[in-house]
Amino acid sequence: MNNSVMIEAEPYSFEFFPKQCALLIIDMQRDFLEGGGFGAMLGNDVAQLRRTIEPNRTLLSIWRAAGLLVIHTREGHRSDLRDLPLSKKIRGQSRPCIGDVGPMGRILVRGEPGHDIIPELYPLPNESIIDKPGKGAFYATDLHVILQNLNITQLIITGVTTEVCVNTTVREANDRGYDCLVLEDCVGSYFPEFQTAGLNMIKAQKGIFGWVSRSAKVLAILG
Ligand code: TIU
Repeated sequence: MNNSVMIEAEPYSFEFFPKQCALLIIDMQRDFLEGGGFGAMLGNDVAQLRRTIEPNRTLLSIWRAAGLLVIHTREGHRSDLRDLPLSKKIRGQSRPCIGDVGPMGRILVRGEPGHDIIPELYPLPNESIIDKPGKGAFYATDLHVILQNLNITQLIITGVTTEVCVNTTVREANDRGYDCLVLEDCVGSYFPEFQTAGLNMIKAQKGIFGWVSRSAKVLAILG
């Protein structure tokens, strides 16, 4: 699979080079997706995110079977919170907040149960996990170095949430020269209107940040 294949997408077809493409799964963590996690505690409807689990699971299994690169990210902080800006800790005035003890351990702290990836999409030992302190997967991480060393130039991006960590990562990737394809059934927002707007912002202006498609279009090629 060194040649390219066209994937049907908006605003126009995406030229997919499988060997130069990584599947980047953003923050499919228990704290965001499970009832009783950080997201639910803030009053969010986790069902809006949970609908992405099954399409991601199917895509991941086909992607793995094709022998292609998978990278997972997790948002979270050191247990001493020295990488947590005070502004992020206190914003929203929620009690408890990041670093405090919640129902699934300390909220968004590395090593705690709620910080980990949901069992349905659990990484295999050979799949890199990027632990990121911010919303974007490139900020304060070694993601760019890893992708460059593996000659990756394209990213198929899935995960949560569409307008926060997915959009921030797509924008960071653009500025570093990557082509990004976002799969709308595999990304989710707690807010339906932000799901729509977040995807529109990517594909507007003839793909100002990249392309939008659905997992079925990728499976049609790999499956
Ligand atoms: N992963 C991610 O999007 N982190 C967030 O904090 N998202 C929210 O929508 N809050």
